[in-house]
Amino acid sequence: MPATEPGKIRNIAVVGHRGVGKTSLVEALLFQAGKTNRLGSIEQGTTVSDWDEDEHRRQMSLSGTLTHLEWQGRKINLVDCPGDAGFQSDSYAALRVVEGALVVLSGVMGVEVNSSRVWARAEEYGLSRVVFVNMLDRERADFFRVLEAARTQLSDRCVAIQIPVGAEHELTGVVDLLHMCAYMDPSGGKEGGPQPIPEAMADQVQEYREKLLDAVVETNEDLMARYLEGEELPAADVADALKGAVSRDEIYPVACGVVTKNLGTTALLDLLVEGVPSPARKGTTIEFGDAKQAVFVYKTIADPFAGRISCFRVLSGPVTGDTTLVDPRTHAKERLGQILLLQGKDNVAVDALGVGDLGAVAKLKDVVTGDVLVDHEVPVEPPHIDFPQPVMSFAITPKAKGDEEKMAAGLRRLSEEDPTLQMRRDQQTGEQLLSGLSQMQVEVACDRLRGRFHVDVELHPPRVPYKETIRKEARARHRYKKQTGGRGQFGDCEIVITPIQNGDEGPTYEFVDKIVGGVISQSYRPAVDKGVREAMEHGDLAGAPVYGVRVTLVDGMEHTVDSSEMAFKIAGSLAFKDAYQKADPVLLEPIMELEVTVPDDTVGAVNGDLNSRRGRLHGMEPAGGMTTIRAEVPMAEILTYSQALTSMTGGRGDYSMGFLRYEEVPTHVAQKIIESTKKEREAAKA
Ligand SMILES: Nc1nc2c(ncn2[C@@H]2O[C@H](COP(=O)(O)OP(=O)(O)OP(=O)(O)O)[C@@H](O)[C@H]2O)c(=O)[nH]1
Ligand SMILES: [Mg+2]
Repeated sequence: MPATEPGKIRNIAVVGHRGVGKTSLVEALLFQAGKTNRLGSIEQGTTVSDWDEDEHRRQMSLSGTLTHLEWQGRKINLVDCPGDAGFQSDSYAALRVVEGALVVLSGVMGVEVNSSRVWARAEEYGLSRVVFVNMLDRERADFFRVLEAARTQLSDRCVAIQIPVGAEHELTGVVDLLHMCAYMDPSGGKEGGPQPIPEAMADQVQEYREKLLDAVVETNEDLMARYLEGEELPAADVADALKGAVSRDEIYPVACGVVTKNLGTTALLDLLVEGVPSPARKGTTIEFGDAKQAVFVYKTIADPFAGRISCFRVLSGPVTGDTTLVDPRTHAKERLGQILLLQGKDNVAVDALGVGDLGAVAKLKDVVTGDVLVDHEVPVEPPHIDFPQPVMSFAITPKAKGDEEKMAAGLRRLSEEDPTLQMRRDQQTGEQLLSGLSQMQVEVACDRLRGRFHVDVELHPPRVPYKETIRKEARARHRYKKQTGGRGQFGDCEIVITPIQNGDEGPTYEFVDKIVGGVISQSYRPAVDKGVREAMEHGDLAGAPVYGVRVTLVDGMEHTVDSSEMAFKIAGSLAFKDAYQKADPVLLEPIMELEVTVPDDTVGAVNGDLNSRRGRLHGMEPAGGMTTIRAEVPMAEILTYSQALTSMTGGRGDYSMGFLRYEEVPTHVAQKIIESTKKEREAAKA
């Protein structure tokens, strides 16, 4: 099979909020295009793109899945992306390798948090966008309300290219305003051919067709002139102008349907072919120098059987199974081997893959997500994909002693697959931490450790990374002296400690040497610094590291025979401990910025709960039956928020959070923390 020409490819990432029907939409498109012979469903776990066992169990997508189909002689590559906040990285990776984003909205909920997020990322990458308003058969669904929401919240260049026939459970079809025809409810079967528009809709169709034509001709002078002269514009000319406008980001067409009934798929497939630019027309901004063959790896799958699978876009080519490329990051040569077209979990080998196409290979040696491979070493800057930083951490331990190495190896593989899943050992608490964007993401990782790597693990809330600092200046002198027989020890220093900042910004430590007249030799002064730093690793309040202190060495004394670096280090350390107690030390805690989206009828309960967690509310925005609450909450109070939110909202709430700053712990709370760490320390000593 020869490689598909770039002009005949459409690369599209299907993105949007959690549960708006993206996977069902891809399923319907594959079915309508004849790639599959039945319409699979989420409920039965029979869709092409949610094929993984964990996806079936949770009835949601957990990773970006590549599928493809042919329509009107074009190859459409669709990447079905997960909508959950914990799995955003796959949307961001997919958006980096496509020309178009198909942004799916729920006809009930309208523009939700994650839809705005992916929209912004598509904007950043300059991607063409098509909006699809789904679930129009549901109660309280309203295409026109959602269209307005898209126009105000996403872009005022959103314009309807289809409108529904009827509404909610009486929805019976979709009108295609470009080709001026209708498609009627196929109730899950194959959608039939175009039909006449129901007469009763004539006025409404006229109104929206004019809005569409106004928007399109606005972007094309020739068409504008003909339109103003009253010419009936041929659909092909409008389609061509539309494609130009969509590829230049001047128009975002809004389509609609009910994908679980397969309604609206013909008009949408036509729109994707006619509206979204091909790689030949728009192309990628990823650099590959003058390489004749080059690919960009946008995703890695850790498959326990096939090993590592690298999904890529061909930047320059074609590439074949014999192609050997070099990774400028490692300078290693990599032979591609069998080139695969992915269709959910299935794959077929192909001889070659052309420029702009998406495919995969298995078992590259050292390639990671984000690498550009080229035929000869050219200095290319790999495209940086800005992945979100993890917002929550869990302490993770294997259930069986001795499984630590196996657990670490599995986690390494999983974080290759998902760069927002990170593991590290907390220096301060000694715990092995697994961090991610949501509790769900971390729990799925644990399921995969069990399923794919055969390690059972336990998660615990992590310890909060408290810090300590001082509020005022203090001075202390310490003489460390042991002079009984033989060579003794002598170090004497006086220091002043001064607060330099309030937590995490600016310098966290400074050492200033103000010794005059050489009362301590130059060679011993760094030892004082070292001793102070050691003492600062565990503050006296709760054993947390001390930040934000300037230490000035002002005076001291040395002994010609007995002084040593060791003695000055100890003196420095003890002088710091003395000064610290006098400097009004305080405990600091991390404060998180929280965004919770919950059904309107649960707002009272959720706000009350946030209050009891020492939260400070910053704002509330209601939209389409849901309210987004913004608040600041101490990390210590929100470690196990997920369960609470699920029980308050019956599983309909969503939240995301990020680190904001360190703040002083209120006295009554600090007292409890200090007492409990004191007890722990005593218990450890006993
Ligand atoms: N009534 C109705 N239900 C739909 C429609 N589309 C999807 N659903 C249902 O909505 C639920 C979510 O559908 P999915 O296709 O998994 O949605 P998704 O956007 O892929 O979800 P994530 O990948 O988890 O973000 C499933 O139960 C579907 O059967 C629709 O047009 N009408
Ligand atoms: Mg999905």
